[in-house]
Amino acid sequence: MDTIAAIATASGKGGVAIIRISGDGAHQCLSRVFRKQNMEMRKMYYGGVYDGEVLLDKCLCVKFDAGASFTGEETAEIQCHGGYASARDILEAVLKNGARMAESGEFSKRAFMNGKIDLSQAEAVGDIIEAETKSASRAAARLLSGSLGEMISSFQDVIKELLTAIEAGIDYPDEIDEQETSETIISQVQQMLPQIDKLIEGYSRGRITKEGLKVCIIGKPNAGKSSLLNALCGSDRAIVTSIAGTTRDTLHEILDFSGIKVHLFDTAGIRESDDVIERAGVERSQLTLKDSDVVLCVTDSSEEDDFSWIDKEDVLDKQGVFVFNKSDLNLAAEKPLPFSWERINVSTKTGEGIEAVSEFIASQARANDASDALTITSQRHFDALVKAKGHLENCLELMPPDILSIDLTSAWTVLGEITGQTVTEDIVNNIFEKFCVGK
Ligand SMILES: Nc1nc2c(ncn2[C@@H]2O[C@H](COP(=O)(O)OP(=O)(O)OP(=O)(O)O)[C@@H](O)[C@H]2O)c(=O)[nH]1
Ligand SMILES: [Mg+2]
Repeated sequence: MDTIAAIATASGKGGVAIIRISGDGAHQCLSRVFRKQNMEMRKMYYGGVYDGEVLLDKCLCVKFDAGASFTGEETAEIQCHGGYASARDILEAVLKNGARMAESGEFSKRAFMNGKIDLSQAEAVGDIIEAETKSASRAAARLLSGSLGEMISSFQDVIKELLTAIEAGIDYPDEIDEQETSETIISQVQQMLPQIDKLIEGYSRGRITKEGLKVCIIGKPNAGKSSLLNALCGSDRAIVTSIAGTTRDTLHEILDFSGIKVHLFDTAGIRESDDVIERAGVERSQLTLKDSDVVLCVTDSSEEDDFSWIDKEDVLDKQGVFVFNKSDLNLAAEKPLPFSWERINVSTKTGEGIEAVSEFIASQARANDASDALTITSQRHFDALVKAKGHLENCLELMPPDILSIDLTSAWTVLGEITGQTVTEDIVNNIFEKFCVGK
């Protein structure tokens, strides 16, 4: 493989910056800019890095041989002083001495191509870099350890054994009983399916851990939705006025609740309107509601509200709470609640109940924290598992083994998409393109 190089650390001022070099000429390339003789592998050496005779920086340098590097190739790293110009200067010297600029994610892609990590681990590298909360980072670290790949490979091994048994039956029809083979297939598939189901079911939590819990504040105009957003954020994020229909666009704030990322959305109050802008706002409210995981349904305690503005269908699969706001005012007649969510009395004016709403969101965040168990967090893995499940379920009927082999082969192939064993080049490129340069 040709030799690639990039700055692996974030740009800007910092303690150190790292320039990474990988490929067949990595060591030679390093030796041209860093002239230490007889460097041992995996040992740091201190000295000057030069462009010709010009000293660029005093650095720490290390070499890895192909067997012991991240990419699985000959690798070298230069740690220079963190500062954009110095790192850039050194990179340019490296590029003049036999390396070319790496593409996005090319180091990780090479690690995958060289079998150092499977595709699910490579994706976890991306996830851990993107992680903004403790839980997201821990869930990614678990995937980085390779445990998902191991589990998927164990399913594939079982399927491969079944396929081998089917082939043996075709080669030796007199010695191997077809019915027995089919029964073995059914019993093995029955053992695998609950484990696959568990991974599939965990995805909604995994997705929330990685991407964040979507919490939508919804209600009639003037109920106090924006005031609630402001109280939860602890800042005057949204405009609050006594005019019904103040909020038109959906507002989005990101908060951290119990180590989980929470997307908090304030929406336009839902009502019939002749105003084109307000109608567009209400449409957005409804879309935001449909796409959310948790709903804060705000109502003005001092006003009548029969909740006819909310469509039950939109919230059936969600968790939520009724926020009876303006508890500092005189209460209107008791309102019958349309579904069995809890009710919290709140006054954004006095602060009553805000803590309870926060605690409700935090409890929902904790319930979706998937960082303590092996959980899939990627739509790509979810889709592959759902397909594999479908193929395996087709094998539960007692049929001749050669017919079962069609679905078993398909299940083996789609499972291989998770580890990258059977994935197309396009998908691989697509995954690594999203990485940053230097990773
Ligand atoms: N007394 C009292 N007034 C409140 C409370 N919360 C909000 N208000 C007032 O209610 C009015 C509407 O508040 P907003 O937060 O703008 O309500 P909204 O639901 O976002 O309204 P739209 O954006 O128009 O849909 C403002 O005049 C607020 O000051 C409360 O707890 N008590
Ligand atoms: Mg508002």
